[in-house]
Amino acid sequence: MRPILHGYRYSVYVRIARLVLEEKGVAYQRAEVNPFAADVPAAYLALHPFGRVPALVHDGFALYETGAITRYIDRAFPGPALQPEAPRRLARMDQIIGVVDAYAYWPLVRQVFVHDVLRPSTGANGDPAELEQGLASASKALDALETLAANDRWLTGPDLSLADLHFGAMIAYFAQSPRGAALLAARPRLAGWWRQLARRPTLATTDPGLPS
Ligand SMILES: N[C@@H](CCC(=O)N[C@@H](CS)C(=O)NCC(=O)O)C(=O)O
Repeated sequence: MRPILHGYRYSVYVRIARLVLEEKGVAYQRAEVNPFAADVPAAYLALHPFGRVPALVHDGFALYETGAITRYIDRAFPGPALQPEAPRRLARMDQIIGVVDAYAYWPLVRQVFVHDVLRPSTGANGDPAELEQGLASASKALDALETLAANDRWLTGPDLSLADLHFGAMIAYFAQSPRGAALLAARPRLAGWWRQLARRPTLATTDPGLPS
């Protein structure tokens, strides 16, 4: 049976899972659920007690937390391996994903993208204080990731890994902010990495656009 990915089309974390499914060539179904809605269905909360997205169901096996979902997809399905075998490369991949979740997601997406791009695109005002705070925290996170990135084609070496897709889904939103793009351009390793990643067909396939 095809796995079913439950999630909200504009969610960064849903896009990470979609990127992994697409890069592996896995056929899957999607079930739309908006975690920001006042009435998240009880059936969804039974899948994800914290009411976040995504959740994956595969042949009766239900899983939430994006890092667990992407590692499961990589191990359970054929297709190119997205986790390096070498222990140190794998540790670096896990470290980058951890840093991205803990220190990059909030400033890059929830502060810079939301207040510089998303809100203005809907005619609402972004909060300048949130934007400034997000840019400052984003700089620190980008500095750390510039240091951790391998001096190679992808973040953990010569082969694409889960770290590229995890961080890439966030940069795809962040780089739409002109000030975010400028911070990225000032970090040569990350800037070159993003230029390559942005060209992959899976980035276009999974692009949710902006809410209309
Ligand atoms: N730790 C979760 C985080 C997922 C997450 O925060 N998803 C966001 C959408 S990008 C969400 O569901 N937000 C709803 C909310 O904050 O109430 C994971 O890795 O899956």
